[in-house]
Amino acid sequence: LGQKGVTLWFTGLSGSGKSTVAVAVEKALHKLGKLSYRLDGDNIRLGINKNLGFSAEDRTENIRRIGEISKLYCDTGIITLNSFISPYREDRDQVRRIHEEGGYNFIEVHVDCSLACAERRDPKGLYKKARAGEIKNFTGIDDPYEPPLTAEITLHTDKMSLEEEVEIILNYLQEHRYL
Ligand code: GGZ
Repeated sequence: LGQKGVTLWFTGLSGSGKSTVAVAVEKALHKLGKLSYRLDGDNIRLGINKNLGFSAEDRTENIRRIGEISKLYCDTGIITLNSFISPYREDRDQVRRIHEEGGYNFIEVHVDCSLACAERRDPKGLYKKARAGEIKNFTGIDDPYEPPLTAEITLHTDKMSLEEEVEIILNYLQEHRYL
C-alpha cells in the first residue's frame, strides 16, 4: 500500500465539528491518493455497537471496541478517522495505550468548541431536547466531557475555517511522514 497505518481520533462535544472535519480530511487524503476510512456513530452505533447506549459504562465499551477496530485497520496501513465524543479521558488514554503497546500510531485531535458554540449550532436539535429533559445524560448538559490534556492537535472550530483545520491535520501528517 505504501502508507503507514495511523488512527486519527477526533474527540469533542456533539456539534463540535468532528465529523465535518473528518469528512473534509478524507476528501483531501483521497485527492492525494491515500486510502482512509471513517468510523462514526452512523456506521458503528447502528451496527456493531447497536446494543450500547449512553451510560458511562456503555460509552466506555463503545470506545474500547472502536479502539480495537481501528488498531486492526492500522495493520492494513489505512488512515483511520474516528469521530466519537469519547468524553472520558481514561477511555481515550486506554485506546492510545492499546495502539502504542502494539506499535501502532495514534493521534488525538481535540475538536474544541465551547458548549455555547455547539449548542448554538445544534444541527440535530439534540441540545434543545436535552435542555427540555427529553434526552437524559446528554454530554455537556447533564453528562461530563473531559477535555484532552495532551492532544497532538487541537482545532478551535469556533474560530478556524474548515480549510485551515484540514491544512493543520495534513501538515501534521506530512511532518510525521504519514503522507
Ligand atoms: C451524547 C448523544 C446522546 C447522549 C444521542 N449524549 O451529534 P450527534 O448525535 O450526531 O453525535 C452524538 C452521538 C454520540 O455518540 P458517540 O458514540 O460519539 O458517543 S460516545 O463517544 O460518548 O460513546 C449525538 C448522539 O450520538 N447522542 N444521545 N446522551 N450524544
